[in-house]
Amino acid sequence: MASLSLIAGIAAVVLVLRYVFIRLFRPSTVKDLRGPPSPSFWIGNEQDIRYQDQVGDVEFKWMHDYGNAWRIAGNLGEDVLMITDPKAIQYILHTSGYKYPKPEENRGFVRLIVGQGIIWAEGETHRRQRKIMNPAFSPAQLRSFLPLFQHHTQRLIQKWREELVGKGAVFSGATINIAPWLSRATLDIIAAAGFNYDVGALDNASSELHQQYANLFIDSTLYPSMFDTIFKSFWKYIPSDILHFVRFLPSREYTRFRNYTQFMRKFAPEIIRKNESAGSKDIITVLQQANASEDAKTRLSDVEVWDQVATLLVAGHDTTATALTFFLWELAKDPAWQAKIRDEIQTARAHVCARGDEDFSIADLEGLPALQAALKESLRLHPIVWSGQRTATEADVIPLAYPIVTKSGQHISEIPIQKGQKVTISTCAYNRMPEIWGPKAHEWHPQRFLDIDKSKQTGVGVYANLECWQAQLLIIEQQAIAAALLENFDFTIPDKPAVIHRKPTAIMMPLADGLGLWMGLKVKSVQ
Ligand code: HEM
Ligand SMILES: *[C@@H]1O[C@H](CO)[C@@H](O)[C@H](O)[C@H]1NC(C)=O
Ligand SMILES: *[C@@H]1O[C@H](CO)[C@@H](O)[C@H](O)[C@H]1NC(C)=O
Ligand SMILES: *[C@@H]1O[C@H](CO)[C@@H](O)[C@H](O)[C@H]1NC(C)=O
Ligand SMILES: CC(=O)N[C@H]1CO[C@H](CO)[C@@H](O)[C@@H]1O
Repeated sequence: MASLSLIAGIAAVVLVLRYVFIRLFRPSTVKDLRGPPSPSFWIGNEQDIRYQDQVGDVEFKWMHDYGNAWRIAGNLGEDVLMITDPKAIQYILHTSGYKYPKPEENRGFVRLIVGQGIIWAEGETHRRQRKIMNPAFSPAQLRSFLPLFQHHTQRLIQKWREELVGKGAVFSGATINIAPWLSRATLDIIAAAGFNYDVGALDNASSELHQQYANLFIDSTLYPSMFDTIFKSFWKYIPSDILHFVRFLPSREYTRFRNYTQFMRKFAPEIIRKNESAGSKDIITVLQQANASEDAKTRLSDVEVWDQVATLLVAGHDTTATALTFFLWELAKDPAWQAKIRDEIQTARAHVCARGDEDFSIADLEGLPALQAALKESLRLHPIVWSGQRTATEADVIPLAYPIVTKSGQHISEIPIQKGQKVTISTCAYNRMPEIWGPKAHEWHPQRFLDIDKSKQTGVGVYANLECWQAQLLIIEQQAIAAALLENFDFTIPDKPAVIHRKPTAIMMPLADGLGLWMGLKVKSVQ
């Protein structure tokens, strides 16, 4: 408890100093940008964002009202720059190197969940971690993952068949909540592909590892208490190792995270020990070699090794599952596209059989344009990672592709900012920009990705603004899973569907009132 009073003490002093400092010496340059009024001094428009019913409710409106860059109020009267402008996003994420790290409070939060792995790392540490792990995700490695994706999808198909047989509804169809099933499948997949480890989540919903993840984000990040939100605004002033004591706080959020990290600190060494002898370039081998390295540039500490396991399992699991969940939802609402994709898959299957191969190769999957267009369109409409925060480490000028009008009526095409300026990238709103996606930006229209003129596309948006380090892996994984599921099952909206909400958890998740994580679709076997 001593640490708590210390935190509270530091926080109080810092609040006063900061307030005085900012008001007197450092008026914000983004002050002149237009933006929504602030409903609260304490948490500003964070309140609108965190407590919105569905992802995008407020962002879409702000983008409509103010253009592609605007000002919102952060905590304690701080001005935050919010952007959807592609040139600005490109600049911040790519051109500027490590000039825009994640804010300290976000990193403190990431550390609570997955420790000091690659999502948490910045600067040199990040560069080193990436360089060490890249060989484990080479094109050859990715090719070797494909049979695993396919094997586990076949197990999922088997499970759904059993459900339908049990209900006597193989060809008439029955409602299945596909979201948790996909989560179990992708957990088995990432653990098998990454760590040669058999979680057995598909076979056993109570498997220990799966239970650790079930509702992890919903329990911990959906609609945090007001206290917690305000509390977080002090995090950036607290040295990270002291801050890390917050994990001992008794609230819902911290208890859940502590449980998970405690579990992972036991589980990760076990996963690694089990496979000490594996010889190739798989992740375990790469991590172990780095742990043994004498050279600081290529070395990973024990903690870094364990935390990569926690990081990869979290980053590579519910993201893919949720993306596929929304994808199948859109296809259930669009039987024509679903049929078009199924035709394409069946034609490709005929070629595979004629060749005498057992299953699709990566080239086969890449030759399915309707499937790819629909996967892209679904991620555009439903970006699982829907927003991202960065902080400027120095004064800078952020360029804009689309000029905006300021409060004082100026048209500007770049925004000067000061050191410490916080920037929120609204991925969900970027994905709905009429300037990029046209007048039907809010509608499901997969054809757009077949018609798109690639030469006119800006740097971001190549794959619906997918900034994932493992974009190649997730694309192949999604294609493999989606192709097998659509080849075997037909998906429709049930007669009395529950209303699905795209909830603003850490990653966007589908929930229905009273049902929790929910995507009930009517599933039937393809005849
Ligand atoms: C549809 C599924 C996925 C989506 C939408 C997605 C999205 C993203 C995004 C937007 C980021 C950047 C976050 C940021 O820097 O603020 C990211 C990073 C990352 N992704 Fe994914 N991802 C998906 C699947 C995967 C999979 C299957 C893996 C497999 C291991 C993975 C591993 C990672 C890792 C480790 C990072 C952190 C990289 C770094 O900070 O250097 N993701 N992802
Ligand atoms: C499922 O996993 C739980 C937790 O590990 C275990 O207690 C149970 O026996 C398992 N059930 C089966 C059928 O293997
Ligand atoms: C934490 O984990 C233990 C066992 O591992 C479990 O009994 C308990 O319910 C968990 N608590 C929370 C809040 O998840
Ligand atoms: C890293 O190396 C040290 C010393 O060689 C060893 O004791 C430790 O178990 C290794 N850690 C991991 C996670 O492999
Ligand atoms: C316990 C375990 O998962 N062991 C695996 C380690 O890696 C080798 C080769 O990659 C597998 O054959 C083992 O099953």
